[in-house]
Order: sequence, then C-alpha cells, then structure tokens
Amino acid sequence: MEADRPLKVGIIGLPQVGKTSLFRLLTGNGATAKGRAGIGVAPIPDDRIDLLSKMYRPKKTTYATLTCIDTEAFSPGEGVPRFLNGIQDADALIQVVGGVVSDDPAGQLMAVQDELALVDWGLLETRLERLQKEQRRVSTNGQELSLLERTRDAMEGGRHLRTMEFTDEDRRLLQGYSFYTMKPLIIVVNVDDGALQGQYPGEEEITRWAHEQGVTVVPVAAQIEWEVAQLPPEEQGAFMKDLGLSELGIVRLARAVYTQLGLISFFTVGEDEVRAWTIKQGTTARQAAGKIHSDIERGFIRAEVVSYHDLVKLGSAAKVKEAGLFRLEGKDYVMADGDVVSFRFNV
Ligand SMILES: Nc1nc2c(ncn2[C@@H]2O[C@H](COP(=O)(O)OP(=O)(O)OP(=O)(O)O)[C@@H](O)[C@H]2O)c(=O)[nH]1
Ligand SMILES: [Mg+2]
Repeated sequence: MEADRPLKVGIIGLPQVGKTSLFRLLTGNGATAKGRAGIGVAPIPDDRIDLLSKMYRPKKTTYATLTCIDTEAFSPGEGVPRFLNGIQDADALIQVVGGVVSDDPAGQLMAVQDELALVDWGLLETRLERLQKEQRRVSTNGQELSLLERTRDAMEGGRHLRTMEFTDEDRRLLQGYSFYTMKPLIIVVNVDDGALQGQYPGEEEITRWAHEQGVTVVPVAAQIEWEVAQLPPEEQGAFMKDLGLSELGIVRLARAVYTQLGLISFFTVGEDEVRAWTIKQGTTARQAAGKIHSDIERGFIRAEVVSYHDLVKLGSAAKVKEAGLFRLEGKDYVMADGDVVSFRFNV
C-alpha cells in the first residue's frame, strides 16, 4: 500500500448475484468518487471511532475508507474478460456468489476463479516468451525468468498464486504483474434472510476451498442490510435483533479486508477531528506519522500513545496519564491496532 492511496477493492462475480447491491450497501449509494459510475467510497464502520467521537465531540469525524469498484458481470466464454476493467490495480478482490438466485454458489465461485487463473496464466506466458527472447540476446533477467517458469509450472498444476511460497524478493518481482490470483480475496455469499442463521447450498465446498486458499468467507444479506441501513440509526438495533443479526455483514466484511491485507488502524483525536488511519501491521511510529503528513515524518520527535481500551476504560486522556498508562514512544516503536496517538515534531 502506498502512502496516501486509499485501499481499492474490486467487486466481481457472475451476473445477478448482488454485486451492485453490495456496492450500494458499502458505499451508501450516492457516494461516487470522481463522478464515475461504479466507483464509490465506503466508510469502514468502526465502533471505536463512534465512541471516541462521543468522548471528544469533534467538529469532524473521519472513518477509514475503502474505494470500491463495482464491475460488469463475468460471462463465461466471453473471450476478453471485460469484467476486469478497472480492477487490475485493486488491492483485494471481493467475489460475490449468490445464495439467493442460485443453488450453486460453489460453481459460481469456481467459474470466476478459474477464469482469473486463466488470465494470469496468459499474462505469465506472454511475459515468459518475451523474456526468453531477450535472454537469447542479453544474459539478464535470469532470476525473473526462472521465477516465472517456476510460477507457470505451479499454475499448470492448477494452483492459484496465493497458495505459493514466495520470498520477499520474488514478491517484489511479481508485484508489477498484478496477478489476479495473487490478490487477497474475500468471498461474499449473498444470502437472503431465510438463510441468515442457517446454511447455504455449497457451504461445505466453499469453506473447504477458502481454507485451502487462505481466504475469508463472509455471508452478507445485501438486500436486508440495505433495508436496515435505510432506517433511522436508533431503530436499526431493534430491527437487527428481530432478524437475529448481531453484527452487520459489512462490519465483518471490512474486518475481513483488514485481516486479509494485514492492516490495522490507529486514531488521532481532538476537538477538531477524530480520525481513523489505516496502516500495515509492523508500521513504525515514524512511518505512521508520514501517513498524516510528510513533515511530521521528517521532523518526528516522539509519539504520545494511549491504547484505545485504556482510554475508553478510564474515560479521559488525563485519567490515563494519572494511571501511568500514557506512553512516550520513539521513532522505531511498532504501532499497535487501536493506538490513539499524538505526534510531536519539528518543522
Ligand atoms: N431477495 C433478494 N434479492 C436480492 C438480494 N441481493 C440482490 N437481490 C436482487 O437481485 C437482483 C440483482 O442484484 P444486483 O445487485 O443488481 O446484482 P449484480 O450482480 O450487480 O447484477 P449484474 O450487474 O446485472 O450482473 C436485483 O433485483 C436485486 O434486488 C438479496 O439478498 N435478496
Ligand atoms: Mg451490477
């Protein structure tokens, strides 16, 4: 993930499975970015931000966001896969399979995933041919060539790239190709209300495949959740309880995206703004400061850190200080999920 580029997820799937319904649910319909249809910004629900916002009563509350791309449906046997337009550089893919309109969501999953593997394989072949030609003239790129050959051989055995072991160096080499089967994937099973607590057809097969691939399955009732979202906030809780929903699917979906991508959040608070920031696990305090502004990274002195849980438990930053739970951290401190941070810096 680059410094200030918002995370981008592509929503893919067969026709009429609920891609647009999910997109609408995530982005709240009207929130299209850059005026282009099919691109929208989804605020990531986070009850920690809600609580911090109640504590600080800021002028502005800013959630972390995902940029979502609603794609055209994939039609098998189409030739050029149009459904991949605009998602080549996506950080993750969400494939929607329809538990409502289809009695074969597992088949839907594999139809699309097989196509993605085919597209990757084509990319790989083209690049390999070119490298092999170059190889005959100049003796460079040996490392890349052997990596691509190894990758192709594994793909011929039916493997998707995400299940392959790569060194960091290999990953760096492969990154430029944006292989689709290397992207983190979340499978959204669009279930209707009847299936909310129960099972859906093909559940066992989907779960098994997801486990092999190391990807997450999230059941979401797109239609019902959209109806819940239309209610005034104070009525949503009771309605969800009636449906036996403890947590909205979009909340679980957002969490799945974070987990799959190895992301965590830190927070900044104050009377002007309470805000969530998204960083990779393992990010240092100084790098985290750079998310906010490059000046803060450059002139970094220290980070004043309070954990979200201490802050909420004790009720105020002053009480956290009294309890000795307020920390001063240096530039190499590794940020934890839920850190509430204030950066001190020189300009
Ligand atoms: N009953 C029910 N209907 C749903 C649900 N989700 C979607 N639908 C309906 O199914 C139809 C297709 O939904 P869309 O969200 O447009 O599906 P899509 O995948 O974007 O469809 P295409 O873009 O045409 O491929 C619409 O009529 C939706 O109202 C659901 O959870 N329950
Ligand atoms: Mg659609």
